[in-house]
Amino acid sequence: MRQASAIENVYDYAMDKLTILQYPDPRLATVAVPVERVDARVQSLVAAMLEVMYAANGVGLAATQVDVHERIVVMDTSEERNRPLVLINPEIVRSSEECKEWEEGCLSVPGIYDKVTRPDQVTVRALDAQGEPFELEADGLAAVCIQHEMDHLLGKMFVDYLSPLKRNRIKTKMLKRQRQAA
Ligand code: K1U
Ligand code: ZN
Repeated sequence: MRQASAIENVYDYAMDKLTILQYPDPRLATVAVPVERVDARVQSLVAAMLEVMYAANGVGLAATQVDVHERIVVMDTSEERNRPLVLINPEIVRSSEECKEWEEGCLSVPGIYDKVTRPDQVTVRALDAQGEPFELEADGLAAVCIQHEMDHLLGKMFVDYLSPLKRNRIKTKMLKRQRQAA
């Protein structure tokens, strides 16, 4: 009985069943809950999220973006795209005072990029895909990506850092695109 439900859950998270929510879908504003246990269900979700992220040429993906509201992030900021990083229940334990402006993008707002200012370096504490705790010091794109993905887990998008005028323009453009695609 237990085994059967685990297999069903693995199937539930197959890559082709996960779609990336598009802004301004209200589900992107959901606050994610902590993962209670890193088990086969979570591991199958992580594997499917990595596949979705690589297929979309993204450097990160938060579970929120695939409509799963648990604190799970996958990333790969390596040039070779061969260094997957899994952050379960991530917490930022240190942020630098120095901030930097980066041009950010988002798989939930495709083709739109704008500048966001964030701390230049962060230290994040999380569980890995085996449920083991670790800490990571990040800077550059990795630091930006960690903060961008952790915002997703709080229901926050990079467009929320922009002016209401810019955000409304982006919203209108996205809704128009979605109407045309329907
Ligand atoms: O959360 C997401 O939608 C993924 C997002 C992560 C991110 C990239 C860059 C800055 C902040 C957050 C993306 O992967 S956007 C698309 C992308 O592939 C990319 C953008 C900039 C540099 C490298 C890649
Ligand atoms: Zn994003």
